[in-house]
Amino acid sequence: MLTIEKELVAEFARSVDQANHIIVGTHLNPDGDALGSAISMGLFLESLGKSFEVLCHHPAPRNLRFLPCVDKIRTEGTDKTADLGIILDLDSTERLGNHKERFDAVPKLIVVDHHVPHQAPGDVRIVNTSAAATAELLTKLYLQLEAPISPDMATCLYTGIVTDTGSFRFRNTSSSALQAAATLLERGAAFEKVSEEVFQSRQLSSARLLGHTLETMQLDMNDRLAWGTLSHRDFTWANAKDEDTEGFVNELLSIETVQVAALFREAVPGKIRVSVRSRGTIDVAEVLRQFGGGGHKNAAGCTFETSLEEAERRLVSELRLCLESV
Ligand SMILES: [Mn+2]
Repeated sequence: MLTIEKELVAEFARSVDQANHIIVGTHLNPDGDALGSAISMGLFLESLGKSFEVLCHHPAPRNLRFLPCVDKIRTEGTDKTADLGIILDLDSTERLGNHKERFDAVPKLIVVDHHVPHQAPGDVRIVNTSAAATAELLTKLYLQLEAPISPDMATCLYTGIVTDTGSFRFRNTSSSALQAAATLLERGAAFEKVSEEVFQSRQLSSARLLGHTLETMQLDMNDRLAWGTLSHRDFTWANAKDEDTEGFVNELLSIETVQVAALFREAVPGKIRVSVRSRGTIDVAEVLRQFGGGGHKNAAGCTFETSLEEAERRLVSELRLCLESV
């Protein structure tokens, strides 16, 4: 399993020990790693008897509401003064949404993350881009701190690892991630429940929208590039929300010839959210950075405030260029 520098672990412990009120935050549109990591940190701080809040701009999406202690996640903060902030699974305070200002105001900020450094905020940075998930880093952090990992914490952390690795299928799956997952099973992670809730509980509206996405997808570059567009009308037709499109882009990438896949969604009129996935060494995070987005080499996203057609036109031409060079 990966190791966190002793100095950083000690600094983390010291910071938590000295803090009177701690705010824990994660990114907007939270995924399994964001929520699993944030809840685990809440449970860790609770076990120490600390005063804390766990904050997220958006509430947990439907398929993650099964997480133990998910009610610890608050979309509204208190007005208590915090003297320590801990942000998990993000490397830019922008992505804290409504809570940005509160985190910008803390005298000390700790970052635990596995994304490629972007804005690089924070006074104590436990950042490792070779970690498969922030939850993997936290598992190691709790072990190095010799903190007890309860079955609920284990379930949350396991969810983070299993979602960020796509059930141990994506490239970021490593022996360290598998070892962390094994340790979490030993600590009582409810892995069957996680599999069922996360991967086997698609809503009917989502299934219909997936069918529509696959039927209307476009292909180019000898079928190496695939993309789908979902207009606001499509969402209304299927009675679906943006969170119902979770995993669609991976379905496009699962086609044998496809090397880069993108999904454009207009769940909210005038706001186009895009997810892009790639295989192997093709770096799509680099491409999306031009549009103010980011993420990982093989999994990235961005948002356009244009028409769906304009977003499609601008990004698809860059993705063509990206594929031309490989
Ligand atoms: Mn993550």
